[in-house]
Amino acid sequence: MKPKLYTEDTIAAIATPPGRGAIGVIKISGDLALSILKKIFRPFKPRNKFESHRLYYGFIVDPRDDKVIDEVLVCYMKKPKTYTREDVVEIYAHSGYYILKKILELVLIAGARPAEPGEFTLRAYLNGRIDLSQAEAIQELVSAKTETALNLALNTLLGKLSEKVTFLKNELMDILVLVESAIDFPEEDIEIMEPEKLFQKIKKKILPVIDDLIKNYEEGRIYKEGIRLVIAGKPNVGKSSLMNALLKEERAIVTPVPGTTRDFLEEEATIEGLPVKLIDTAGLRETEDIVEKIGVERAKKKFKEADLILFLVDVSAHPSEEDFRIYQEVKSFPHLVVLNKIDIHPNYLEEWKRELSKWKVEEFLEISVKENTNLDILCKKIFEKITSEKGAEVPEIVPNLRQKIALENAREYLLNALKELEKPNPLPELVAIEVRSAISNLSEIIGEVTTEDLLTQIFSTFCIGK
Ligand SMILES: Nc1nc2c(ncn2[C@@H]2O[C@H](COP(=O)(O)OP(=O)(O)OP(=O)(O)O)[C@@H](O)[C@H]2O)c(=O)[nH]1
Ligand SMILES: [Mg+2]
Repeated sequence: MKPKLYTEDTIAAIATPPGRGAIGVIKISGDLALSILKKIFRPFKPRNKFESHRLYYGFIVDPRDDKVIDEVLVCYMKKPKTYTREDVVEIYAHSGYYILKKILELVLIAGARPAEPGEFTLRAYLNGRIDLSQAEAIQELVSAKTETALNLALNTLLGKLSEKVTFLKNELMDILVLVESAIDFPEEDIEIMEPEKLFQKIKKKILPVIDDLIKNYEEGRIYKEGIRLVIAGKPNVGKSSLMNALLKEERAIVTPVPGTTRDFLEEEATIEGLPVKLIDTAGLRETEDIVEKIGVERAKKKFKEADLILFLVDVSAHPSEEDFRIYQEVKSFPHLVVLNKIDIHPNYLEEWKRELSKWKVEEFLEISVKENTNLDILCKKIFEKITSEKGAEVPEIVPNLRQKIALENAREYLLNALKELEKPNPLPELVAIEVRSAISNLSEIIGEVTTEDLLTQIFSTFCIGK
C-alpha cells in the first residue's frame, strides 16, 4: 500500500543549480516520460524508438511552432533500473536560467507537473529502491562539507545502518514469535517462552548494538553537523583577526579601534577536518553605545550555544579588570585561553602567566595572529578539546538525530521487557507489548513505519529536482 503522498503522475524539474553553467539538466520521472520526450525532442537522426540508458543527440523543439530551443543530449531510462524506479528521462541542455525554464515549460505543457522538493528521492523510497535512512543519507551526502561527513553519509547510503537495524529487528521478531506462542498456548508450560534465555539475548546481543549506535551519534555528530566555535574577549585583542586567519580570508573588519565589531559574525570553516561554524563577537565591555551594547548582549548569548569558546587576551597590554570579568562569563563553558600578540615587544607575557595562575587557569596557548605563530597548534588544540569530550575515533555508522531518538525509544521498551522477564512469572502479554513497540521504533528508522508528516518533514529539506 502506497501512502497518499505517492501519486501516479509524471513529475519534472530542473535538477541543476540556478544560474549559468556548462550544462543544465532537466529530469522527468513517471509513465509519461518517454511520450513527453517524443513531443519536444527532434533527434539528429530521425527515429521513433529510443533504447534505454543511451544518449541521443538532437534538438529541443517547441511543438507549437517547430522553433528550436536548444541543442541537447537526452537519455531515456526505462524502469526499474532508474533513480526513482519509474521511467526517467534526462535532458542535458546548455545551462542558462532562461533556456532551462523554457524547456521545463515545454515538458509541463506536454503532460508533466512540477516536482516538489525531494520528490524524486521520495519516489525512490516509496518504490522500495532505498529505505528512509538511505534517503536521508542522500541529503547528508549533498550537504557534506568535509571528507569525513561524506564518508559517513556514504556508509549510510550503502546500507550499513539499515543492515544493523534489520539485524536488530529480525532478532526481536524471533523473540516475539516465542513470546506470542506463550500467549497462544497458555496451558503449555510458561517455559515455552524460556524467559531467562530471552533476557540474556536482549541484554547481551541486542541492547549492546543499540547502545553503540546511540554512542556513535554522540561521538560522530560533530563530524556531520559541525561545531560552534565562539571567539570572545575584550575589544581590540584580535578576535576578528583570528577569525579571518582561521577562515583564510579577510571576512571580518579589522582596525586598531576598539569596538570595531559591533555585532556577531558567523562563517563556516573547516578545522582539522571538522566542519566549524566560527562566530566572531563584539568585544565585551561596558559601553554606552546602543548598537555595541546590543552586540555585547548577543555575544553573551552565543557563549551558551558554543561547543567551544576561544577566550582571547592581548599580551601587549597589562591584564585588566575587564579581561577578568569576561573570563568569569566564559569559564563555566568549554573554553580555551589564548594569549595573542606575542610578537609585540615589550609584551607582558610573564605578568599574564602570573595573572592566569591566580585565575586558576592551567592550560593556555600563546599565539600571534599577525605573524601566524602557533595557529597550527591552536587548530590541533581545538580539535583535541572537542574530540576529547566526544572520542577521537570517527565511528563507522552515525545515526542522525531522528534515528537516534528512535533508537533511544527502542531501548526504553527493551529495558521494560527485561524488567518483566526478570520476574518469577513474567507475563508474555506484557513482554510482547514492549518488544513490539521496540520493533516499531526500529522500523521507523528505515521507514517501514512512517507518517505522512514525517515524510513531508524529511523530504521538504531536499532541493527541488533531487
Ligand atoms: N602586532 C599584532 N597585532 C595584532 C595581532 N592580532 C591583531 N592585531 C591588531 O590588533 C588590532 C585589533 O584587531 P581586531 O582583530 O580588530 O580586534 P577585535 O578583538 O576584533 O576588536 P573589536 O572588534 O574591536 O572587539 C588590529 O590593528 C590588528 O591588526 C597580533 O597577533 N599581533
Ligand atoms: Mg572585531
